Amino acid sequence: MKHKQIFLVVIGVIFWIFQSTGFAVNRPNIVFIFTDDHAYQAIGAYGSRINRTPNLDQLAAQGVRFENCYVCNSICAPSRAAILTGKHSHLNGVFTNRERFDGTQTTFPKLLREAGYQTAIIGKWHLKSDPTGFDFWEVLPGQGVYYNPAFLTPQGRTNYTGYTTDIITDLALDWLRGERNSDQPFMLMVQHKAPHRPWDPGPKHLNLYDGVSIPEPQTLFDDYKYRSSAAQVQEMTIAEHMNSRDLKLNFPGNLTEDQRRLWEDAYSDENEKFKQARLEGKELVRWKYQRYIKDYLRCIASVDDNVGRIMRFLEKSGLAEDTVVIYSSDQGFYLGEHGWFDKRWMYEQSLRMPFIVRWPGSARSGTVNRHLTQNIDFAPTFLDIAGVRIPEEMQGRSLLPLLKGKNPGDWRKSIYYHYYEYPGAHSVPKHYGVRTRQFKLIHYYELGEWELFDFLHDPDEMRNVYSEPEYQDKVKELKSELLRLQENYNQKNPEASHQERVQKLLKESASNVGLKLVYRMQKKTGSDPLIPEKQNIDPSAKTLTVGALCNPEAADGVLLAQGGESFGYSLFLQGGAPCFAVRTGGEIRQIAAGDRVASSRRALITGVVNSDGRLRLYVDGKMVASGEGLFIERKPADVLSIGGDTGSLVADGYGESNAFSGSMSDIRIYYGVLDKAGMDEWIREGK
Ligand SMILES: [Ca+2]
Repeated sequence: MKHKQIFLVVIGVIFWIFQSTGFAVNRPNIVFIFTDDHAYQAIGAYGSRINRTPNLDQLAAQGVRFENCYVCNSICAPSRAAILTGKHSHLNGVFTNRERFDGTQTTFPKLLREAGYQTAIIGKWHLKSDPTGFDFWEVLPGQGVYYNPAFLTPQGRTNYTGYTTDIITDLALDWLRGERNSDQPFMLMVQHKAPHRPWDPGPKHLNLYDGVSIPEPQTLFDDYKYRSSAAQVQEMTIAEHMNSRDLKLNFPGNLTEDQRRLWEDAYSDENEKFKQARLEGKELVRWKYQRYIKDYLRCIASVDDNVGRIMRFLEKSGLAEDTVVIYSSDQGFYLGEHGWFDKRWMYEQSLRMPFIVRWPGSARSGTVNRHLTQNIDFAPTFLDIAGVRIPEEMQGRSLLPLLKGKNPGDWRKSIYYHYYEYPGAHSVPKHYGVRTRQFKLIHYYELGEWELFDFLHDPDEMRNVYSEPEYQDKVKELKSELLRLQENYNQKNPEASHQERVQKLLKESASNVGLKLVYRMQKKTGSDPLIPEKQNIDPSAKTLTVGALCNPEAADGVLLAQGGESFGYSLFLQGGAPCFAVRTGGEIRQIAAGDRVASSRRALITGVVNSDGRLRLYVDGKMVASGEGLFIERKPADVLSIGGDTGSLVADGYGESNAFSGSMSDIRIYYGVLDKAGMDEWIREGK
């Protein structure tokens, strides 16, 4: 008994000596400052042409700035889950913003806490389940708001008045001053909502950039001409997809009277001028870009100020020398590049993440690291910094050797990417891909399309060279690298979700027999609309593919239509552009291709009504438009007509005289979704 007591005392004394002497030096504190949607293009140290970030620049000057750090799935919650677990989405279970994070998983905060760190998270969490692995947490519910936010804690909800970026920093500093146990090393995550949509600036920065014109990106008016159809069907353009709240034509609904007065002072004059100016075309896009980018940068000015506040506190309190400070954001963002805002794509601006590490005495200050790194590396790095063993299951690799200026010979030569949130906001198709230092190969597997970019000749990713003969060896090499990565990261059937969904669609559709050709006409003769004698086509509650090979001689005309102003579908040309419309209960959805079809050549024009609630339009098997659709709920009264819409009209785009002029052949209607291979065969058979 006595021996045991002495033993415990000795252990206690050794522990005390450790803690009060060399312990803190070996186990530094970690402050991880993390923002939402902060693009590298808007950080001075990363070469910003559009703003200044003195505090972040100073952090970079005193630390290591990672130049090639990439997200594994460019959207908020999935990136956060990958960072916590060190694993790709298919293993951590957060594929999109819709899943709930399983907090029983192994995460770096849990392991640090078990190893004796005091752990805290303050700010945006966005993973639906309660945070686990933290001694202290106070997080925004869901996406959170910019003004007068509520916060969740284990004890319940608290409301604050003020600007959220400032409040998160206040709470972090309060924790550092009060809650923190000075006997333990700590790991504090300071996670901002800023600069996420809708980009509401703080009171201090509402007038920053007034009277200034921010430079436009070179690709603001990208026409996606030399890209896959994916880039053409997204819904994230500054031109068309920003709402009045984004553009501050409407203000936040929860401002105090004082805050509201500041907003009116800042925006009302300009809004009045805008209403009177009636801008159109490129001028309107330019106005929207200025409006968007200034608010985005105003949010960042506040982030930068608050990074400065934390750094000054660490200096003053004597913690700075023993504290690793990390700055990053959940992914990149489009600041008008390709005409866009938002993220999701494997293209550079949303793929790249800012990642800066300041660690006095250990990381080589003022250096830039160009190794290929990824957000799955963060967890192993944090553990390694703390001297905690990295579990086998983590897929990332510790960046510690890179921080120390080493150049490991076996460092990765490529990174893996996979985006899943489709159908979803902004309509970016699912894709996976591989990036090396010079090349990027992307597979839009639901579209059956590939893209290859060569950064040496095309840093802005404007030209897909996948089909060019001189790149065929490279395509082969990168495809096998992609397979290797999928195997290596244990993603056994990368298109499983897609296959499952297609099967589900086919099962759900009333036909229940997969693809079925229900109507075919080899050739249409004469110039008048034709009503086939024998037909028994019921498009109700089905997935449907309709189309025809045609060579139009006029810009307007209906290829085929069934139904009228209550129920039905219609495939037609308007101003030379293929269009597709469906109706149910009088409600209409209509999509149109951006480009005209040439009258000098034959084209296969097909429309697909899909049970995922979307409409799609294809020319020669290539998707040219997609949009929200609807199911045709009942069999229309009007029968199928070829080369015109007779009787009651399905679409708004034409009147009574809507006959198609030109030649038409191989007109088909399928129950089910015809894939690209099927459309290719259709074209071949029609020749
Ligand atoms: Ca984000």
